[in-house]
Amino acid sequence: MFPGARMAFTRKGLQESIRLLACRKNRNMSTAGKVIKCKAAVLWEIKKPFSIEEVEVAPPKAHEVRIKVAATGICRSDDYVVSGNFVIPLPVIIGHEAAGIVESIGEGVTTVKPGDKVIPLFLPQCGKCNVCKHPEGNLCAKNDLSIPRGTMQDGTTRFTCKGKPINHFLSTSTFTQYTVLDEISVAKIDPASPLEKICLIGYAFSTGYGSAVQVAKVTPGSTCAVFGLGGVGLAVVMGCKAAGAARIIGVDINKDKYAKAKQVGATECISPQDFKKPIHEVLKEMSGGGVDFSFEVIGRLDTMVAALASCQEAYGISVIVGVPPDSQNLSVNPMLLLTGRTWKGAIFGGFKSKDSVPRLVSEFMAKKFSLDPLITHVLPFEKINEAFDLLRTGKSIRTVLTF
Ligand code: PAD
Ligand code: ZN
Repeated sequence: MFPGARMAFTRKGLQESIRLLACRKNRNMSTAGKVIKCKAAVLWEIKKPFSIEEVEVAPPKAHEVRIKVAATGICRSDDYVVSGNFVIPLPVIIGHEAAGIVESIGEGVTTVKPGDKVIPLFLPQCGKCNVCKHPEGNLCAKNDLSIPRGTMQDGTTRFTCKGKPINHFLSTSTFTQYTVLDEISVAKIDPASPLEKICLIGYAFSTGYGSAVQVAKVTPGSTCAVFGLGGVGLAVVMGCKAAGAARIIGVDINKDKYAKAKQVGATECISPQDFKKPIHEVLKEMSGGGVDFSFEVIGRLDTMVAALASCQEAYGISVIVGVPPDSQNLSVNPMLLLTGRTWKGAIFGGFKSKDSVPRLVSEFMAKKFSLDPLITHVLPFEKINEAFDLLRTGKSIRTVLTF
């Protein structure tokens, strides 16, 4: 090719790029400030499948952000809503573990702009409440978890379907092509990050990983026991490994879980059903008096007590990660604590969301951890009911729906 032709080719390419950029800008301009009609999975009633509907998504008001969702994970907490164990206002668009791209912003928004890659935050970080100002707490007072309202912070919804207002879920609502978030419920992330993977940082991964590195503060050379090797338990194992634990003992009644647990860092795996003695005594013997750190990642009262009893009596730390059954109380012998154990629990791995999510994405990009072992299925959004069947039958660890 002679030089003139190359120049013409380059100029043409440049002109085409400018045209495409202008188109993209116009597209944004054409939807900004307007209602967007798109597909969403609406839950009209509990114990019923989702129905894919055309919904109207209103533009963001002041301090709000409208995003195009690119990928969303399916979580057991979503299924708790469908089964009626987690009671929230209906009809609703649920889903809370996602990643997307900002489509438009409301007045006064300063931390994100159109085109930014973002992760919705099911736990907001307002930066102003007592919890946000405390160096340790992360359950921001503006959360929609303790008493679910099903709305934006201003008490209204941005979704309509067939003329009816549709509720929001955990300040996120990600089973939809577009959603609206309060600015305190969205974090800007690395523009190079793969959205279909890092969506897990919005919930399951951070919950497990943070329980080890942030809540328990696992120390190098320590011995850890992780009760429950589902998706969240595997992320706890990853956190223990990243913190430098020397031994990580996985505890699960399902031996099919062991291979993956070992792949992400468990040094041995045991089943309580293989022993005549209670599992805490087995763990005490294995560790010469009790493990340094234990984690309950199942959500059962008996295993919460077993995990506590299996950590060292004078300095062991036990963390509750599993969500306990609704309105049930535990009975424990206070001697378990009087001798010096610490018993803790945390939502979202103790991480302050808006501060920590971008940092965790950067750590993922720097290959500090991998999310691949947690993602067993990727399906198109329309197959959402199939994805929930995979979760209910225990065939998936994490299914990611893509749009
Ligand atoms: P999962 O159902 O995939 O994994 C649970 C694991 O526990 C499975 O591998 C079971 O085989 C195993 N198991 C069940 N019963 C026993 C038993 N008696 N002894 C030993 N092992 C057993 O769940 P998951 O990993 O998605 O979630 C685990 C819990 O974490 C669950 O309660 C979920 O609601 C909770 C959770 N908490 C937060 C938070 O912020 N604290 C966030 C996300 C999930
Ligand atoms: Zn706050």
